[in-house]
Amino acid sequence: MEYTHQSIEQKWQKFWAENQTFKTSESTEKPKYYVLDMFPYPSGAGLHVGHPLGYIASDIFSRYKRLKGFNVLHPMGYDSFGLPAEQYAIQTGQHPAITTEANINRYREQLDNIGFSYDWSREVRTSEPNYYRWTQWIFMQLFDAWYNKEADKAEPIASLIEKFENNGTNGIKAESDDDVLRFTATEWKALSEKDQQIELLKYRLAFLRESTVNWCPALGTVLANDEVINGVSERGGYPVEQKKMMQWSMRITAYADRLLRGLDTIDWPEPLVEMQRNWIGKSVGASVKFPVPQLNENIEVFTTRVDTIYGVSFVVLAPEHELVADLTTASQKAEVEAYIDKTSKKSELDRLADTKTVSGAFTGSYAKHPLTGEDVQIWIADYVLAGYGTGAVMAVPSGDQRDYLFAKHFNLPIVPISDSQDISEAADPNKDGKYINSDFINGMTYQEAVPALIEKLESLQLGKAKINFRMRDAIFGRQRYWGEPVPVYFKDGLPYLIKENELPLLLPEVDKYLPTESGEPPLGRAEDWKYQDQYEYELSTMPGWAGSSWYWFRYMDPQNESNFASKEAVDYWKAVDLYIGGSEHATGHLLYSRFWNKFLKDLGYHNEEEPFKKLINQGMIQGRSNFVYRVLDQEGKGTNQFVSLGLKDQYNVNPLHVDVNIVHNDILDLEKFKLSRPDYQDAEFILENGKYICGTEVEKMSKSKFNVVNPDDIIEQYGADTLRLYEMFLGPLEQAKPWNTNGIEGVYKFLRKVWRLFHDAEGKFKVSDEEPSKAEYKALHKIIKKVEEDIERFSFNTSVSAFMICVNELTDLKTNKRKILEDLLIVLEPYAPHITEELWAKLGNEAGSISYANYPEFKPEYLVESEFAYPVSINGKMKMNLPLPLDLDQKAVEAVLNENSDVQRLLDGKPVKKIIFVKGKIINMVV
Ligand code: ANZ
Repeated sequence: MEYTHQSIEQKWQKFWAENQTFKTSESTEKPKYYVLDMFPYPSGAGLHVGHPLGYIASDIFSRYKRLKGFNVLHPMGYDSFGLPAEQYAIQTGQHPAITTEANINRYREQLDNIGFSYDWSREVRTSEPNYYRWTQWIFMQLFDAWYNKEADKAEPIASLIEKFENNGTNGIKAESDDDVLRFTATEWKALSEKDQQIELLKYRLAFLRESTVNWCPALGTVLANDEVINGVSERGGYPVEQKKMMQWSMRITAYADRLLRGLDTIDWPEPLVEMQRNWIGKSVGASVKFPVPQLNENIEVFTTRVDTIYGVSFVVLAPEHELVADLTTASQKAEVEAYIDKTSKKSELDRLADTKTVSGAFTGSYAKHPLTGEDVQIWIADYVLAGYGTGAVMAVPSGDQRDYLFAKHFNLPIVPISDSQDISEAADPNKDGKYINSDFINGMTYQEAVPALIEKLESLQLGKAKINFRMRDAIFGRQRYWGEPVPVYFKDGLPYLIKENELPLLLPEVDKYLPTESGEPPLGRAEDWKYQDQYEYELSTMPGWAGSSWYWFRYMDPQNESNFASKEAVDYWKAVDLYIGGSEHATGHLLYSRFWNKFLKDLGYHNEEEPFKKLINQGMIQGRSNFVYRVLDQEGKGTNQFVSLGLKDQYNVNPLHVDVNIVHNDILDLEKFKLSRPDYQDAEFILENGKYICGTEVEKMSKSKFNVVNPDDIIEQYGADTLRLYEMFLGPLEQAKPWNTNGIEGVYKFLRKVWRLFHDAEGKFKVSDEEPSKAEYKALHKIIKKVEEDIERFSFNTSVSAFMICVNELTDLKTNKRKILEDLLIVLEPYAPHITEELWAKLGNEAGSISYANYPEFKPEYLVESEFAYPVSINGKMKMNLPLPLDLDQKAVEAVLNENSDVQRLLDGKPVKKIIFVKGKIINMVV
C-alpha cells in the first residue's frame, strides 16, 4: 500500500472529533500548560496559507507538550464583532450575524483540514450573547471602580465614596481627571445626587469625558490611535479628522507604571517590548508654574530639563490651551484666531512629524519667570501638543532644537545656559558643558542641579517633580452597530449601569446599519429600545478590542453561566504560557489585555499580574507572484503573444500578473492559462526549451496580485501533514518569508519515505522485532535530542531538515525495527499528526493514543562516538590520520602503532624515543 494522504487524514480528523481526543479537563495530576493563538477575525476571504503559520507552530508545541506529559489547554475561537461584516451589511442589507456565521463555518472547515489539536468544546465567539454578557460585566466592574494610588490598585467605587463620606477629599490619592473638586465630608454629603455622580465620573475607570477623537466620516465612527495609519483609517484608507466628542474612555493611564514594570517580567520579543515602552512613554521631569499676574493664573509647563530653566526666554502654549483666549490681547486677536483655525485642520501626527516648518502666534501677554521674575513672552504654536504633559512648554532655545528654530524665526532672545558652543548640546549633562548665567546652579553637575532646582521651586510653590506618560486614556466607544452594547442608560443626562442580572444587554434589531438622520449611531434606530421603557440606552457600542481583552479567561471555563470563569478554573490555568500571533497587535490588543488582566486581578478574580508569559510573533508570509510577458506591437498595444522570461528582453513587453495556481515550479500551464480569461483564449507562446517560464516577485499576498494560495488546495494535493511540515520548513518562525511552493515536493517525498520504512518493497506493512543496531539507535537518538532542543527554542524549521536526514539514514540502514520506528513516530507526531497516527495504529497500538504517548527519553550513550581519527605526528609534524577505537589506552595504542605498516613506513626505521598520547585528541611520536 502506498501513502495516500487523503484517506488517512480524513480518517484521523474524524476520529479526533468523534473521540474528543483533545478535550481538556482540569481534573488531572499532570502539570498544566496553556498555548494560545491570537484568534482570528473571520473575514469573508477565508484563510490563505499565510494565516496558519502561527497556528501550526503553536499546534506543534501543544502536541509536543502533551507528549511531554503536560495537560495542555489549546483552544480556538473567533473575534467576531467588527467592521468588515458591518460594511458588508450596509452594502447588502445582510445581518452581520449571518455573514459572521457563514464566515466562521468556512474558517472552521479550513482549520479542521489542517489537523489542529484544538479543544473545540471550548470555542468562544465574542459576538455571542453568552460571551459578550461578560464583556459587558467587565465594563460594569470598570465603571464601578477607581484607582487608589496609595494601594497601587483598583478598588470598588464604594471605597472611594466611603472615604468622601468620612474625610472628604482629604488624603485621597487617586487617578482621576484633572478638574476634580476638593471638599470636606460635610460638603460631599451636601452635594446633590447628580453632583455626586458628576464628581465620581471623574474617578471611574470607565468614564464619559469630552475628548478629541479620530473621527472618520467615511466609516461614521471614531477610531483608536492604533487604527489610524498616516492620517487615514487602517481599514479602507479613509481620511480621519480631529473632533471633540463626549466619549466613553478607559483610564488605562492609571496602570501606566504597572504596564511598564510588567514588561520586565515577561518573555516577549525585544522589539515588541520596546514598542510598548515607547507607547507608554514614561518621562521623568518637573512641572513648573509661570505666573501670569494680570489673570491671577499660572501657566504650568512640563519639562524633562528643569536644569535649563535659566535659559527660558519665552513660553509656548498649544493652540487649544484653555488660557489662550484670556491671554490674547485685542491687537493680537485676529492673528491668534487665524492660527488656531489653521491648526485645527492638522492631525496630531502631522504636527509631530513636521519638524521643519516653524509657525506660531504671539498672544500679546507676558508671564513671570518663576526664578528670575523677568517677563517672558507667551506664544502659541502647533509643535506643542494639547494632550501631552500640560499642553505648555518653557522654551529654551539654547537647549531644544525646536525652541531654537522658533526663536530664530521670530527673532526671540536666545539665552545661553552653558559654556558649550554647540547649541544642540549646550546644556547636555552628558557632555561636559558647565552651567553659566545663574549663580544658583553655576558649578553644579546636572545630577546636582536638578534636585536643587526642584527643591527651590517647591519652596516657592511654583514647581514639583513630575512623571509624565505619553500614553493616553483609551477611547472606548464606536458609533457603529456590530459591537457589544454598553450596559448603561441615561437619567438626567448622567450614565447609570443596568443591573447585573439584566445582562446580557442584547444588541437590538435595526432596519438599517447606518446612522440615523439626526446623526445618532445605528442603535438609535432600534424601536422601543429603552431601559425600563423610559431611559435612553447608550447608543455607541464597544470598540473592536473589548472582546479580545479577556478572551483567554473564557477558554478556561467557556460555559460558565454565573462567572466569566470559575475561580477553580482560573486558579488552575493561571496565565497563558505561550502566546503566538502577529506583531501588528503590539500596542493595541496586547496593551489592553494586560490592562484588563491587571484590573481583574486587583478586584481579586485571579492572581496573575501578566496574562501572557511568553509571546512569539510569527513573521508574515508574503506572496510570491508570477508574471507572464505580453508582447506589445509598434504602437505599444498588447498582442496575443506571450514570451517566456529568458527571451523577454528581445521584445517590447508588458509584464502581467498570472494566477500562481496555474504555474508549477515557475512553468506556466499553457492550457489552463488559455482557459483562465476569454482574452487569453487564442494566446500564442514564445517558449524556451519547450517551456514557458514565468517571472517572479515577492509581494504582499493579495487577491489583486493573483498570488493567494489556499491551504485547501495544498492539502488536497499533498495533504495537511505536508503543509504543516512545509510551512515550518520555509524558515525561522519569526522571519518574514515568501510562500514558494517549489520545494513542497521534497517534503511530500520525505513523508513517503517515512511510510516506506514501515513497508516492504511490495507495499506490505512489515516491521521487525529484532534488536536495532548501534547505528540505528544513533540515528534515532540524534533526532530525539534535536527535535526536543529545537521545539524548546521554537526553532521548527531546523527540525524538519533533521527529520529528513534521519529518515535518509534509516532508509540507508534499511531499518524496519519496531523499537526505532515507534519512537520515531512519536517524535514526528507534533509535525505530522495524521501519518503518525496511522502508522502508530498499524504498529498495533491503541488507536489515537499517539497524541498521549510519552516523548522518548534521549540516551546520550547512543551518540558517544566509539572511534576517533587520531592525527598522528612525528616530532610535532602531522603526518597522517589513524582511526582507532576510543577505548584504547596508551599501551594498546603503542601496540597498534608498532604493527601499522603506514606508521612504520613514515618512521623509516628510526627508533621511537617516546610516544605522547592524549585520548581522543592526538598521537605524537618523538624520534
Ligand atoms: C524645556 C526643555 C529644554 C525641554 C531642553 C527639552 C529640552 P518627553 O521626553 O517627550 O517627555 N514638551 C513638554 N510638553 C510638551 C507638549 N505638550 N508638546 C510638545 N513638547 C512638549 O519631552 C518632554 C519635553 O518636551 C519637555 O522638556 C518640553 O521641552 C517638551 F533643553 O522643557 B522641555
